[in-house]
Amino acid sequence: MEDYKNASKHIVVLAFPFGTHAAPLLNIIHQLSDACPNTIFSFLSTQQSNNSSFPNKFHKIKPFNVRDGLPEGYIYRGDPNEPVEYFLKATPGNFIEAIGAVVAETGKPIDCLITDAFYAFGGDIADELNIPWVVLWTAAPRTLFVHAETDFIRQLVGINGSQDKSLDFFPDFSGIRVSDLPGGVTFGDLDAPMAAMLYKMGLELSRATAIAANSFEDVDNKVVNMLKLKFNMFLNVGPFNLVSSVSSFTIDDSHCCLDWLSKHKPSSVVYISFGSVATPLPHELEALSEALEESEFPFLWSFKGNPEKQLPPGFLERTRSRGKIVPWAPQQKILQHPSVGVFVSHGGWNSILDSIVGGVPMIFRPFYGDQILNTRTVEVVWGFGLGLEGGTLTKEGTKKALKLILCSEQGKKMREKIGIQRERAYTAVKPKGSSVENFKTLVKLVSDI
Ligand SMILES: *[C@@H]1O[C@H](CO)[C@@H](O)[C@H](O)[C@H]1NC(C)=O
Ligand SMILES: *[C@@H]1O[C@H](CO)[C@@H](O)[C@H](O)[C@H]1NC(C)=O
Ligand SMILES: CC(=O)N[C@H]1CO[C@H](CO)[C@@H](O)[C@@H]1O
Repeated sequence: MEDYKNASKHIVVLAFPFGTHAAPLLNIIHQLSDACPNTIFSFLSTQQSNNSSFPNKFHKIKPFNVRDGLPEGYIYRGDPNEPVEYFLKATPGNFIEAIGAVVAETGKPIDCLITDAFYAFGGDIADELNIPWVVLWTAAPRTLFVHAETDFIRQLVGINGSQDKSLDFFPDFSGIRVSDLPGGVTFGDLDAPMAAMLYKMGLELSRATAIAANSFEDVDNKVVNMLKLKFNMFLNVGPFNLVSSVSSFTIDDSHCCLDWLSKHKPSSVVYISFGSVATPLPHELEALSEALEESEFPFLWSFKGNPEKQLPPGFLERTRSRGKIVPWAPQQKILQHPSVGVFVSHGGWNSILDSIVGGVPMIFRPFYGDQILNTRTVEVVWGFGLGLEGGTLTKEGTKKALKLILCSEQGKKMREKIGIQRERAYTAVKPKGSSVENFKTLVKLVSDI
């Protein structure tokens, strides 16, 4: 507790312990910790998330556990929503308890609350303590916008209205349809725990002192400008894959992906990863395998599960000379490797940022949440990727998309377009770049309290 005694300020951080949420939050806390010398951070998350996000000991960032809300003896049965729903039921009580424990244990009152944007209750806790509430939004600006405008969208398109209707009543949304929205905005179960949380978030975020986002000003300019008008302070401080202190972690390339990539021609390899949560259905895995086999492109597949059991018999042997399947891959580094020509992805925001920074066009198989909106935005607004017909992996659809990106003039155009975004991302993080200046604003806000 010496560290707490010596610190002049104490900031409490509330993480969302699922998907890729805690890591970017920890990332920005790192950057803040480097920039605010006399400040100590208490990082509150579940034990499981804390275990995986704290590979090292950080001097001025201390992990604390919150209850995960799982019933005694709970056994995971394969539905990723289940632990999330138990956890949400335990909020905000688990966090309020943990904050009390942190203050009691450290003897240090709290000067500022930083939370994942999902936690609308952060506003109430901050008000009660009379301290600023700063949030981190980890997904795309456009997703935040549709959650912040949910009531307005519902008024104009109705609940369960036509799926084909365009959202052209917003600038730069003419290619976006109702069916591209996350479930729970205008259709699906509006009262599901995640949907209810996001709806509440959209209503409450205008109370936040500042919203920091893992994006850059020019990635989606018109939407970013609307968010700036809507919120007190909307600060793009990313992309974190360029600004983070990641270089201080050693890159885990235990499966030698980078060496393997170096043996291939520029822009020739198909890289495949569907993120940490979802897996395509068995018939889709089969279709993708067949497409890879028949189209004969070299591929690197980051595969969650058991490839021997889940992929077609003989596939591994037949493709061994030009395919590599690994349980884990250093994605950022892979996408920055010149050999990678296309990224087959679920369309999560972190993956899109990795692809932008690498300048690699994308093919999408989105699953849920913001992934469909991201897919559609990349495909029709930004033009550097392709959705699949029917939204799922078929052999012919995948072959066609791979060929288009790797072998056609249109694919070359996509590479040029994502190259422009790539330049913008690098410009944003240069000295005096927009993300660097926005970060200074955030540091000043946190230091001046
Ligand atoms: C976290 O790590 C501790 C100590 O290494 C271990 O006892 C515990 O089971 C882990 N918890 C989870 C949920 O992974
Ligand atoms: C919308 O459709 C869902 C089923 O997808 C149904 O549960 C819900 O009651 C409907 N809501 C309205 C307002 O029609
Ligand atoms: C409070 C707590 O359990 N913290 C743990 C978080 O994870 C790291 C790494 O496993 C442990 O060392 C901490 O004890």
